[in-house]
Amino acid sequence: MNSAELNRIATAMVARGKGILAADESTGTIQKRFDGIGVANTEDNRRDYRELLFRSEAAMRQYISGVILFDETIRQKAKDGTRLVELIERAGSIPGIKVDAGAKPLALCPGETVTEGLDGLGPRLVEYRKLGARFAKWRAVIDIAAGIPSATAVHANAHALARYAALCQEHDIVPIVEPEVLMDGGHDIGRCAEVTEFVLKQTFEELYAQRVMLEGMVLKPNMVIAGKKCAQQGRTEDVAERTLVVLKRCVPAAVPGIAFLSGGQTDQEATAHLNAMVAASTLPWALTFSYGRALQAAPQKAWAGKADNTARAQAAFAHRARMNGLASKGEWNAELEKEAA
Ligand code: 5MM
Repeated sequence: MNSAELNRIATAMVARGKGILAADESTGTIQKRFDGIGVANTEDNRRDYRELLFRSEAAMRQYISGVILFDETIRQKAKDGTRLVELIERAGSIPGIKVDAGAKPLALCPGETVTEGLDGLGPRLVEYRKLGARFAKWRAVIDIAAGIPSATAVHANAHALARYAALCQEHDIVPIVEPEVLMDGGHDIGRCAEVTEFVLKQTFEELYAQRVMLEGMVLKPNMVIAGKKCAQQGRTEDVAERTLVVLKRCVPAAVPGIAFLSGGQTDQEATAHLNAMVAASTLPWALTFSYGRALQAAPQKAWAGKADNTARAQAAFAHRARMNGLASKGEWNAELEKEAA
């Protein structure tokens, strides 16, 4: 394990003013996104869409430190035959890869899942590194509902995350550790705080048990936020304050950075929450974004599967990338959103 290199990459992934583009939708998830814009889920359409993002060179260069890819994409070539990985590298960004095999039902825990994919992961990491990946991602999914999450499910997921992270580091790949507490339910912000704290404590305990070098990883957590169906939604300051309280309790200062997922927040909410946290106080780690939907909803809508819309889609992507880049420095404000109009 090359500790210095792992730390260098992890630090570059959370470089000031930059964040991560999560473009690792599995075929089923991109189907849902394409259904929303009336686009057929073909390999060519997936390629064309992702190519337009990675060819948004100025935005990529200024605001996107790394891109999380799906297995298909890391092997794909652009229309002119250039590897998509090469487009990312040319823009000064770091290619990464999603290596989990998805959340599967957890035995004896009705309604809960455990993320699978550890079998054969070592050799897969060797191949992904040859293909250009310098970091990886594994997402654990924790749902909040009546009687769940159970300690059993949280422990199983934390253990798998830590085993994955150790394997990544052994193969000189920086692990993004993503324990996502979903915001789908009707729970309030206090319940999200309680569950997120428990999940993060368990995750860092397991990372320690598996000997993971904290300096060579990036944490990708949810924000502490009320469930979408909860009548009482917190103010931006509440989300920022409660998220920081939980993170300070759980995340050692040795971790170089925390890159949030957006989890179903609107584009502007995800930006405003990040900005409020960074502006609030001096923190031991860099805070930034690793957004999927909150970076891509606007360009997807603008593109709608038509080549003629490429420039509009790239402009929409550049705008969200810039807004989040500013938020990661605490320099965003709502007035700036009007510039896109
Ligand atoms: C981009 O979506 C990622 C892949 O999801 P599936 O494995 O379900 O296809 C997802 O893991 C994503 O990276 C995170 O959830 C963050 O994305 P959001 O949209 O929550 O910012």
